[in-house]
Amino acid sequence: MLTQDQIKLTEGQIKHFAQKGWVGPLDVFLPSEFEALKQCLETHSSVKEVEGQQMMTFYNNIMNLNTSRDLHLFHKPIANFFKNPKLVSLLNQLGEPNLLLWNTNVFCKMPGEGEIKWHQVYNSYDPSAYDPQKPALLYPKDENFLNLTVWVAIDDATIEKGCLNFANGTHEKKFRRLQVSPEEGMFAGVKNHKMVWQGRRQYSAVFDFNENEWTVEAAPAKAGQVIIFTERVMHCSRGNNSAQRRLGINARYVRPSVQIYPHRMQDDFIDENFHNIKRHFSFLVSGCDDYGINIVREWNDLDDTEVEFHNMANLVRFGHVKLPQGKQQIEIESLYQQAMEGDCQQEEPDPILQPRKYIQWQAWHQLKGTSRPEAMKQYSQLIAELPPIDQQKKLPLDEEIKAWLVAYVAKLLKMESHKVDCTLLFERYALGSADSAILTGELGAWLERDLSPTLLYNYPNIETLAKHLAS
Ligand SMILES: O=C(O)CCC(=O)C(=O)O
Repeated sequence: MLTQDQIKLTEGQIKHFAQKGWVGPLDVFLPSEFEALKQCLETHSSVKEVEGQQMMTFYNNIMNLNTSRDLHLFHKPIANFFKNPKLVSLLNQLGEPNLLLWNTNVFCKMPGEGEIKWHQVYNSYDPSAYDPQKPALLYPKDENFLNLTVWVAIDDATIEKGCLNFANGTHEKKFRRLQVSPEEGMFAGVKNHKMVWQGRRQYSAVFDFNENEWTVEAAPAKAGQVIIFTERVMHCSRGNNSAQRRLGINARYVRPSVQIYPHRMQDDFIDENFHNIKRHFSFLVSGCDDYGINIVREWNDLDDTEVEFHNMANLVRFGHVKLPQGKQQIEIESLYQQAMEGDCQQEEPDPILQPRKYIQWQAWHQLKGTSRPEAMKQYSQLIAELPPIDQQKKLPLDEEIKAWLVAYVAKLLKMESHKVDCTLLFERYALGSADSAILTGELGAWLERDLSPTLLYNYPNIETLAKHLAS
């Protein structure tokens, strides 16, 4: 572990970086520094099932959308981690005295999730990327710039779990990007990333790159360890073939001479991933900024009422409080809408055709004239009074889920439990679609989780369903 006065890369490490384009894994952080980061990501996320695949979802409270991107703009433990002087000192030693921290991204690979294909980062952000009018970065023409990425393993990233791989020396060369369909794109294998990155775009990209022509090196890392790489080096991560999650987060740093989201200067705040970057800002983490071409701040511009409101909304979003049913739930939802959007501008829904929507609309409409800060305060007060959900309550093991399913099927089919065959397909038990839907609903209620209606279709017997849910 490096201490404050031992923050020195060895000559070998500096050479490794110069020759291969990356260095690591490095032990930089104290366990307490890393725990703060990990805890923040665990608390402000939830796991959902989408199309039969578990997916970790995050929310950006500055951009107000579900995304794994730029969570450091709201969450201090994430920002502090990537501003940490020990880490920044390492980046300085690799050749950059002046650095802006402009972007972070969480990469989650749940068990069974696929690869992130080979890519270089620096031409993923310039005008040659997706929309020439909306480059994320505009590099100065006359500089041999060096942009840096720090990647941190939140869980152990082994080869089996899909750690990073680098093609050594590729940072000396620029590879061509090819336009492909979203299903073939570089992030297609990882659900949360595909959704964020792909957004509403019609196409994606891969690189014209043959790994057999290069020396490829896998870079496993233990939880808390750091890998630093230049944005020019080709890298990828293979699929997660283990039964455990592999979580990582990266941060990207540029020189202050690089313009970040230049299109915002024309009051265009929607970036090429359809994220609203109006409140985006960068941190000057070292040296000076002689250019003044970026929005650089010490911290975000939210006031205390807004911060409290967003924290309370996250408790709801990530299932940390037990929501009431009925009228009080609708009151909470309408206060949220008033706080986020102000007075209701929606058209009145048909009370017969859309009764629930109509009641919601009415409740929101009744708040007309309530200021957004006032709605935020009322919302925060209501959420603060809700009972917390015990986060320590672990998901039952597969044996427990299996026992529940056996008992359920036995009762439904009026047979003895020991005669229920856990490997037999549900359809062989003649469970109709209504029975399956009720089973899924009751199972979800028991597990206190939302389950996909296609669950029994994707995991067609007790054995596989129990294993899947327990993982
Ligand atoms: O975490 C991963 O699997 C990929 C990370 C990556 O591609 C990046 O940090 O640029």
